[in-house]
This record gives sequence, C-alpha cells and structure tokens, in this order.
Amino acid sequence: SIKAVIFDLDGVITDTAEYHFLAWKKLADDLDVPFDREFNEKLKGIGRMESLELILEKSGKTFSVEEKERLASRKNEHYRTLIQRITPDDLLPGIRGFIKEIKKEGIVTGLASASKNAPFVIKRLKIEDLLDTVVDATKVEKGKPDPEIFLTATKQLGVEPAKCVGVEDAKAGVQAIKRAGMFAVGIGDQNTLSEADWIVSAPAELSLHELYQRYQN
Ligand code: B16
Ligand code: MG
Repeated sequence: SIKAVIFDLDGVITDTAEYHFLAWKKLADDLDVPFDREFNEKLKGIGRMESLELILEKSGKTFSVEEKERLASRKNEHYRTLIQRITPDDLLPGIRGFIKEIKKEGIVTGLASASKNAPFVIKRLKIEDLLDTVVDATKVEKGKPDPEIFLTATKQLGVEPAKCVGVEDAKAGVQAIKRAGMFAVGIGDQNTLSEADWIVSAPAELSLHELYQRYQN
C-alpha cells in the first residue's frame, strides 16, 4: 500500500508560476526580448538557469557565463520581492485538506521542488509541519525529468519508491516520478501529462479514497 506522497510545489501546492512569469517578464522587457504567457508555459518545472537559456535564445545575442549569472540573479531578486506577499490564502483549493487526510492515515509526505526558493515559500504558506521532508534544487545535481529529486525524497523518508506517489503539474515532473519507479499523479492537461498514472484537472479533485483505487489497479 501507499507509504509516502511527494508533492511538487509550483502548480500543485500554490501558483507561484504567476510570480515567476512576472519576474521573467520584467527581465525580458529590460532585454527587449518578446515574452508572453504562452512561452512561460515552457518554463514550468524547469530550473532557473535552463529557463534563462530559453529566454536568451530568443534575443539572438550571446552572453558570457558571468552575464547569465547576473541576469539570473536579477530575475530572482524580482521573484523574491513578489513572493514576500504569499500568505496561507495562496494555497491552491483543496490541497491542505488532502495533505491532512493522507497524514491522518499515517502516510508520510514530502516536497520535491525545482525551486531554490521552495523553503521560503512553504514557510510563507505555513505548511512546514505538514511536510516530513523537503528536497529543493539546492540539494540535487540534476533537474527534472531526471528522477534524482524524487529519489532523494524517498530516501530521506525511508520508503521504497514503489510505495511512493508523486504529484506533479509539469510534463518533466511526471517523467521524473515515473523514472523514479513511483506512481504518478498529474494535475492539469490530459494530453500534456499522458505519462501519469492518474490525471486530475485541479488539486481540489484529489481524494485519498480514489488514489487508493487507482494505485491498486
Ligand atoms: P527558482 P516546481 C519550479 O518549481 C518552477 O515551476 C519553475 O518555473 C522555476 O523556474 C523553478 O522552480 C526554479 O525556481 O528560480 O525559484 O529556483 O514546479 O519544481 O516546484
Ligand atoms: Mg510544478
């Protein structure tokens, strides 16, 4: 049976994607690079430097490693300013109830986020005590779709991957969960997340009862 559930942050627990969008948009405007919401979709679940590379590709210019680092920290400063305003009201509907429900059953929980700001965000959301372990981008070498971040979380929880469930909103994240040998729950679009074992359109649709049924089949 299920022993652990490991959650992604952005798009699953809260919608930090909007703040990432605003911060990237500001940087792109300064650089005169076109940037819109459609393009922003490509950056979901992808690390900070990889996201910057995708944006800079559109500028037609080349940048030194130092310049790239400076641009990435500029984006992060915008982002840090924006996330100061996060409160527990920014939890996505239904997610707190779902985490509480699984913890009541004795199932342990974890966070696996590509964001280096994840510890700060969960503190602002006041959900630190609902998560038994937190793995963010500072703790791993390879980003999603590599399974490292999810495998690190399972190790820290002391549970074998086959008894773990991962919850993700990004394609790269679902792939990371599957490569880790876990059961994957996708939140979002059926076509994008087709590799997931169970797909719901929003966190509010998650229920432990249904998860058990899907997991057993
Ligand atoms: P940072 P997740 C990811 O979070 C975001 O989806 C992605 O858009 C962002 O670039 C990445 O974190 C890195 O964030 O710049 O704060 O380190 O979905 O893995 O929780
Ligand atoms: Mg995500």
